[in-house]
Amino acid sequence: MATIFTKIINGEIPCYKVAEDDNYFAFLDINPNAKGHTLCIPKKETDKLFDLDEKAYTGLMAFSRTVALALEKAVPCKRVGVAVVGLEVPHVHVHLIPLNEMKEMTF
Ligand code: D5M
Repeated sequence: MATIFTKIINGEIPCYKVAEDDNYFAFLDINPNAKGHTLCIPKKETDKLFDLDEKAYTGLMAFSRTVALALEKAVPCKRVGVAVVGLEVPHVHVHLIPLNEMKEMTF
């Protein structure tokens, strides 16, 4: 069965899209830790970060960096925090969280 994130990519579930290319997709987290909390995901459904092959892994990191640099400009913050958690949705996602205080980054 498709993950909720695959359904978002396919347009079956609405989201606020932040960025997209051929292989990756970024959208706002529905339950944000901070304003601008964004999730970056591979379009190819994969459960865990280290299940990705080398190319998909480096591609996801490069895409996440591009989105994070744009977020730093768009959302006032001390820095963009980065986390890979995956307890809720079994489709690898990089959390990008514009932070001013560490306590904002809780899961
Ligand atoms: O947490 C999964 C993250 O995914 C959590 O921060 C909420 C977010 N989420 C879940 N469903 C949606 C939808 N439909 N849109 C946007 N964001 C969503 P983790 O513990 O990392 O697996």
